[in-house]
Amino acid sequence: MKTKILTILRGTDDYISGQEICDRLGVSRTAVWKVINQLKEEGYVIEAVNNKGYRITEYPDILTQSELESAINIESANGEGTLAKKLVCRDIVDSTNNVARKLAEDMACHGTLVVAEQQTGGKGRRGRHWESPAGTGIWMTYVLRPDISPDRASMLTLVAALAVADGIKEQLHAAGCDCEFGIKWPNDIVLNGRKIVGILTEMSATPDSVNYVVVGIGINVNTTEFDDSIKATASSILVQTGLHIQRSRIIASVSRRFEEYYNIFIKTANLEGLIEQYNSALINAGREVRLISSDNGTEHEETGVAKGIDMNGELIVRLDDGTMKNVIAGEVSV
Ligand code: BT5
Repeated sequence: MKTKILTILRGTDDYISGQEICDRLGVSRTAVWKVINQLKEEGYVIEAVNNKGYRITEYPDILTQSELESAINIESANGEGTLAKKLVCRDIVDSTNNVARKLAEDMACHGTLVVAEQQTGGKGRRGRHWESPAGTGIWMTYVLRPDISPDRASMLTLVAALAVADGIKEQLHAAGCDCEFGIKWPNDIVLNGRKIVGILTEMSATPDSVNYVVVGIGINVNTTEFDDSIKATASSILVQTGLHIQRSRIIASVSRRFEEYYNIFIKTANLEGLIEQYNSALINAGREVRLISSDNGTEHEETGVAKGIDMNGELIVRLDDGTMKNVIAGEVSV
């Protein structure tokens, strides 16, 4: 009921009368009044004007079930067209990827989205740590059940990166900001050269079929303090743009884009339908890249100019000696 009332209120910039809410939901005036009071306690600023009704003038930056569901409903025509099909909101978890994996083992459906306010054991790739302080970032994981062969699954990281980049860009543009923002292949999203987003995809599979994939996404939204170990490389949307964007809006935008791009990806199980969009979001394109690979413990370094990705998500690089090289995600850092 709270979600329904919040969805009605956020669906219009105008006042809406208590009576209209009652009629639309078939509930009593007292029930509406109680929910309005609960919302005020949670930090929503709600104007109540005689003969006009209610209007929300300020939203708190919270990740409650009703805040997220109502933001997603508005963004995606009441739950159609979003990859956040079922929401699991938690306060503190070790890692949303771990929670999502457990839920997936218990048969959680495709499109289950786990969101937490804080992670105590946030994970990066190859056992690295991901800083996930309370209240200022988005730490979330989607459970996916794609009917594809396991060797295709790593491309979902690129599909997610494109969805996150476009979802955030949409919110930044709406707030009037046009900044240097994009994907650093394969899985980082950077703003003015600083890492804002990290993505960790994990899979459970048999040799020829995928059981489930979890796609974990960390976004520094309104974070202003960073651990010494990441101060030089990490930043947040707020620090880089001065804009305080509500986390629920970003989650709603990203979930809508992710649904759209996932459906394009799943038709061919490759990136054929998304290459152009991905390459236009790619900040490496046309720029010099350093390829560092290790061969039996010996490090090699090559330099070249990145051209873009191919339909398998590999980065095409023209090396300094003129030869073309396809670089596989996960093997080389750019
Ligand atoms: C990543 O790893 O970038 C993947 C991060 C995925 C995090 C999400 S949060 C929700 C879900 N649940 C999880 O447990 N994980 C996912 P990688 O490319 O390996 O980068 C890790 C490196 O980024 C670290 O070694 C630090 O140098 C740096 N780092 C750590 N925390 C950061 C932060 N909050 N912002 C920017 N950089 C950070």
